[in-house]
Amino acid sequence: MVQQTSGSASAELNRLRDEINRYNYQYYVLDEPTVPDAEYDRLFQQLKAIEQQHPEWITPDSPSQRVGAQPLASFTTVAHEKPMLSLDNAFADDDLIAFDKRLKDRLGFDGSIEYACEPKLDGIAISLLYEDGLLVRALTRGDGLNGEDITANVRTIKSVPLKLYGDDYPSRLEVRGEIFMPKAGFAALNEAARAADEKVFVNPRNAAAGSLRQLDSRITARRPLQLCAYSVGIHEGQALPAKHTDILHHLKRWGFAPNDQLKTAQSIDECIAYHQALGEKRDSLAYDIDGVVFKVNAITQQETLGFVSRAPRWAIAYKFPAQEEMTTLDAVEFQVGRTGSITPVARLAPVFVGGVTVSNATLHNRDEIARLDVRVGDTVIVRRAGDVIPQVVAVVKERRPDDASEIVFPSECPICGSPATEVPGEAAIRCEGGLICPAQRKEAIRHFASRKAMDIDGLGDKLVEQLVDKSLITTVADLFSLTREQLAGLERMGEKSADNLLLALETSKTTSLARFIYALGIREVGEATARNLSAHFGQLDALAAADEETLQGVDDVGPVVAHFIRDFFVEPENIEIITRLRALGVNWPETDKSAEVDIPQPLADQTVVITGTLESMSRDEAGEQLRALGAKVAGSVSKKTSFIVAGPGAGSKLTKAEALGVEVLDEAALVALLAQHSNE
Ligand code: D41
Repeated sequence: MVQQTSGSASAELNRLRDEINRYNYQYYVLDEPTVPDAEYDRLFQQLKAIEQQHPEWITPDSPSQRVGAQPLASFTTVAHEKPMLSLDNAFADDDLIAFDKRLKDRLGFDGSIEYACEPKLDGIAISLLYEDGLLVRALTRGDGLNGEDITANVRTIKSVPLKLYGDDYPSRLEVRGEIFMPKAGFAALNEAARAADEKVFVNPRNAAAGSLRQLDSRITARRPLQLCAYSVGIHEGQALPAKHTDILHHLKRWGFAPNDQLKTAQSIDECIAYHQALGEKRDSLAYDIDGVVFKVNAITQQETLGFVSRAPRWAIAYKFPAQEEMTTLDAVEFQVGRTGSITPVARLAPVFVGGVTVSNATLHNRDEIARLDVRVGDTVIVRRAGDVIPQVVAVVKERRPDDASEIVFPSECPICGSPATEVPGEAAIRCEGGLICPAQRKEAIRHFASRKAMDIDGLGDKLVEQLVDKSLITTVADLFSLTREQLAGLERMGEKSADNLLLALETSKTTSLARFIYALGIREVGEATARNLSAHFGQLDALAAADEETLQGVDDVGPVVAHFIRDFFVEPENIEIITRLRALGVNWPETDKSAEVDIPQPLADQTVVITGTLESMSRDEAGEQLRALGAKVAGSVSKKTSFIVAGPGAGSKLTKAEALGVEVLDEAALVALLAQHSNE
């Protein structure tokens, strides 16, 4: 009887493991989750319950073993049975053309060579050994000849199969690949570290390396690591396909997630085009890459070509411009923003990074400077990825000169000399000069004229600068009394541009209440809040008269924002500017909210994120239409997101939505949704 119970329990255990492994495969390899997370969790709990009753049945390939094991005292160094080779680099199209020519000469071949093209992931190269389908050892690449045994850590990575899938794998198989941390996981990890006042990682690669170096694999288990397999080392007991790309397809069958950008190219020109195209996609990929790897696809050709020193002749890495470079911090200056916040800006020795020459980077605030422990004169690492403003991500402490000096925050505004004070609870310091301060005035005017505010075409930064410096305007209201003569007399302005600007000013006068509220530049009142305020009050006077309690009844308005709004409207100077603007013809339609009947809001309570490119409308327009149906449109994906709309080019937001199991709509589905509700 006992026998029978335990017999069926062990059968149940095997069934559970197989089922969990199958779901893992569908999730990580096929990228097609088939069961909800809750179901997966339930199976996992059942598996753990049986294993708790029968610890003797726990095997290293059980999915339960991914949580990590007892800490090690140190890692053991192990020799690679077959050395792990390195890669030659190319930095320009010509290097690639020369590479292709060398290979053809060596092969005595005048046709076109077929290449496999793969992104070069910026992670840590490792080797995984499988015996009879079971993961028995994981080594770092190390120096290519010897690596460190990180098996316990690698076992915790969910996309690393503990047991190969299917049954047609070689009896001994060494899979080589790159362990990396996707950008979204890296951001979440650092966010959590910041919140807990712990050390943050400089970049995803460092985070991946640090996570793999843990002696306590239970820490590694909590890190969002992934594997991308890129080749096979040792293989015994069965022949492999004759092409590299087909080997990668076999690896997919055995449980390794393929890279989503893998392609073949029929000539070196196609390789160059692939490199170009991937470079353009680089920032929208879910993971960091530092180039492309091209490999001769035919294994027989690879064998003929062989290798020199420790790099194969048949492969090359074509690098992208680095997104991180070293330079020196020459000085720190302080910039004054629209609301008076004084921000430290790093003046750097110019350095070419992320495709442009960078000489300024933001240092954010006092806390960030303390976290980086950065001083003037330091050698720093600057990162510029995509269109994001350049950041100082780390200091190279070993290179700190003796005369490096601490960054001193000013006690006075560097522009107007008013006191600069610390705001309790904030890392920022603030100029108390208000609109007396030319810097704040300029920023306030720029903001007023910006596209999402009054949208005054042609009123650029340089022009605002001149207008304020020449005392032609002191407040935004003065913009509308500027004359043709005044404008035409400015630098780089002729009569034609003066007329154009006057026309733009005239056009901008007809606006909406939401835009006008946003344009006022009230602290913490962004576009979305301005829209909520407009929808709630319908009339500016009602908003201006509202007390803090009433204001807190508006969506997204808490005590802090309510206070800022109240502060703004009790200031007589602000009311005077508004009165003048209206007298000069600035107008918008107002609605009487007290008389309004409720319009149906079918998407009320839904939070939506829009990402990627849409064809039939802009993202702004899509947002407008979704909001009209009551939805909230947010900028980042979280568990609370109801669904996302993803067009081509969607990057980390899409990845995050998928990771969180948030519903994803394409443009067609969005159009259908909007159409459905417009008929209601
Ligand atoms: O994505 C990578 N980082 C990557 C690295 C890749 N996709 N392919 C690679 N292929 C090789 C050879 C051609 C030697 C099998 C590699 C590396 N090697 C590599 N990674 C670190 C050193 C060499």
